[in-house]
Formats: sequence, structure tokens, C-alpha cells
Amino acid sequence: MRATIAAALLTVLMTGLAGSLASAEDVKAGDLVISQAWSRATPNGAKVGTGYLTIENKGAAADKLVGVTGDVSSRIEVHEMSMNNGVMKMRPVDGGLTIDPGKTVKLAPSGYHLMIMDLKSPLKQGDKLPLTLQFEKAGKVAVTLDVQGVGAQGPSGGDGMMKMSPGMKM
Ligand SMILES: [Cu+2]
Repeated sequence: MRATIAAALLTVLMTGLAGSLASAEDVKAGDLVISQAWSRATPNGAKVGTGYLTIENKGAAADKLVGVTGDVSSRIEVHEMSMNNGVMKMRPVDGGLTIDPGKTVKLAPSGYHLMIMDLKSPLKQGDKLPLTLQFEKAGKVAVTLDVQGVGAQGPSGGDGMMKMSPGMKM
């Protein structure tokens, strides 16, 4: 019994380690490298989910993320968050998210994110969520988001803390 728990703990620790290194699941598409694709479990009844990933552009020309599709939702938008008079607001990114040559754009909590509207089914921790990214130059790129816990702050499950500013408006 005790050995089983120890083994389970070890598995959790190693999974966390692998998650934080996260090079195994990098997706290459043309000049782009997409990594750290993750999402968060949705609390009961929530119809909106979020997705995060890192896009690196190793090429000499800018590319643009112009759309996202997936079976889980008929409407997925790229949003940005900003502080406005102390209130956190988010809005769709106009005309696509540009990834300049030689640059890395990170979609992460409190910044750019994928907004997965009208979820057809809730996202559960441990799920793999397949999405298709549409880039102007690199074309369609299939990625898989690892669904972390409800309060996760990063692809490896983070510290499990939910950090929200008091004035945040969804
Ligand atoms: Cu949003």
C-alpha cells in the first residue's frame, strides 16, 4: 500500500518534471515551433475554456496566427488581456496575432490566450485537447493541449494557485 503511494507520487513528480522541460511535444511547422500547449480544466458548468501555448518564429519573415478551430467548440478566439484603469480586460486580437521573425510569442495567463467559447463538453484535468491553428504562412498546424487542473498557472500544473486581480472582468 505504502509502496503504491510512493510510486504514484514519483509518477506525479516525474510527470511534472517532464512537463516543465516540455521539449518532447514541440510541434514544428515551417519556420514555427509551437511548444508548451496547455489548457485548464473548466469548473462544473463553465462554457468557456482557455488555451495557452508558445510560438517561436525561427524564420526571416513574420507570420500570423489568424484562426483556431477544434471539435470542442465552434468558436475559438485569440484574446489579449490588458490593464485599463486597474481593471483587467480582454478583447479579441484584431487581424491575427503576429509572430515577428526571431521572436517568441507566449500565450499565458494574464496575457494572450485562446478563448474557447461555447464548450461542447467540459475540459477535465488529464484530457488531451486537439486544436488546429491556422497561420498565414505556415498554414494549418495541429496541436494538442494538455489539460491541467482548474487553478494551474503553467503547462506542468504550476503551483496550483489561482492569481486573479480583484478588478478582473471576464
Ligand atoms: Cu479571453
